[in-house]
Amino acid sequence: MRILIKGGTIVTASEEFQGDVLVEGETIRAVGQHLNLPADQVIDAAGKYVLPGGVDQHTHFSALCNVGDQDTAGYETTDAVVVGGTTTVVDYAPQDPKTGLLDSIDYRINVRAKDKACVDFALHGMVTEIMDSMFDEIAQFPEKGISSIKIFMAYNGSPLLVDDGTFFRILECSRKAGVTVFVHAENGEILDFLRRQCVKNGQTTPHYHYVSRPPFTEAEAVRRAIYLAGQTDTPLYIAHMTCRPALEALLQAKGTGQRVYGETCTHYLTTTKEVLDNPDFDEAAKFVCSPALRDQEDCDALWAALNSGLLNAVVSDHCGIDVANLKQVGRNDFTQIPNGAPGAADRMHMIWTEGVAKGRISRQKFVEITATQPAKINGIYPRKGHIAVGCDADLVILDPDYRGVIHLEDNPNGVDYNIYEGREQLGRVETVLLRGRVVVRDAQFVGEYGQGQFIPAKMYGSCYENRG
Ligand code: DUC
Ligand code: ZN
Ligand code: ZN
Repeated sequence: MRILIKGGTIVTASEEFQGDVLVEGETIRAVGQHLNLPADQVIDAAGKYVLPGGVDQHTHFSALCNVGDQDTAGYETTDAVVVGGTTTVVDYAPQDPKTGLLDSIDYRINVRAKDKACVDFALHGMVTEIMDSMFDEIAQFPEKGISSIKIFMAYNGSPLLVDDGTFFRILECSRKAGVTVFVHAENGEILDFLRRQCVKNGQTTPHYHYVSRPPFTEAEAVRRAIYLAGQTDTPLYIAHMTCRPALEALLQAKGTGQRVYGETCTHYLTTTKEVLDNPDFDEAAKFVCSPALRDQEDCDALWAALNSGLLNAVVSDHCGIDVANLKQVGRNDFTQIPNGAPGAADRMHMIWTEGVAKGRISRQKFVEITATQPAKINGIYPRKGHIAVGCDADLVILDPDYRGVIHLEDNPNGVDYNIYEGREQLGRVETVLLRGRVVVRDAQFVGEYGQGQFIPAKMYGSCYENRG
């Protein structure tokens, strides 16, 4: 099957030009101007942008959310993600209970995602229970195609917390295997104290979620993580950065030449903490995520950090946690609300709307932070995240003239809310190809459940290459 996409404006992270893309089978065969090559199907992209399919390197599908034994929404809900223009996710593979890293990864590929995933997926290992065996397991990541591991410096009192000694050992063995270490950087001990103090004082509404997670707790952990990673010379990737003091720490470390990188999330760029003040518990609880939402000045600093290259990617940190069900556990005590919100289906539209259409970032920057850099960081580039001969034909055709409003019912995400409900949408993903197949037409899913494949990553992702 050959598909010719004609007359669009092709945008990559480094250039933009009017041209055509020829797709054959699963791969891009030609990119150029006036390609008059035979094709089974021609898609007219005049007046539209042709972009690499989005790569969301931070999602949590089908992951235990620490409330009973219930999972977050599963891979069958990634139909909404591909409708939103993301064709690959790098999903977290937390350890299943009493299970090692590698078995949890296998189970995710062979059971959790099988016959369900609508997007291609790579995986990050994720420590959720410290085991002696995990250091040897990291050494085996290259055979499995896993190029990264995430650890938590927060969540004291839960098995998620990784103490500094274990963190140090993980840094050491990750560097030997070419694995990039991702860190959830918040000072768990101070958070634990502040949260307990709120509850003791009867301060139990979601408003106290952000009161008890002040920016300095994030900045301190970022500084400590950077310092420890510097001792082992391991590239460090800081997940979901939110605020100015944390960005300052990243900037200083980069200035010394240390290999440190960071991402932020759609919601930290577009939504401020006042949503947590809503007296309606359900409305406020939707926005309980960690780190907490911040001020407008922090949002502005995050946009600036994307433009300067200080931050490398925008991710969704998608967690499919129903508000009518799982979030209710914290109705009388915000500390019990499971952290996280859905957003993988809206990341591309929200960043295009608030970033490109409103003049905060260029189109090339958009491609860089939503697709190309995430693919490079995770060792799946140039197969993913780029438009060139030989790349997977993961392509998005976006109509910049669309004007609308985001509604959950227009692209149901498998969760009972959308944190961007009612927000303005400028531009829309109309058509999506996943490895050469049209899976979204007229902004509707026309693909198949199970079309998504596991994409093994190469070790020594881009965080190993660059210094400073
Ligand atoms: N960290 C994440 O990365 N996602 C959800 C909650 C959390 O603490
Ligand atoms: Zn985290
Ligand atoms: Zn996350």
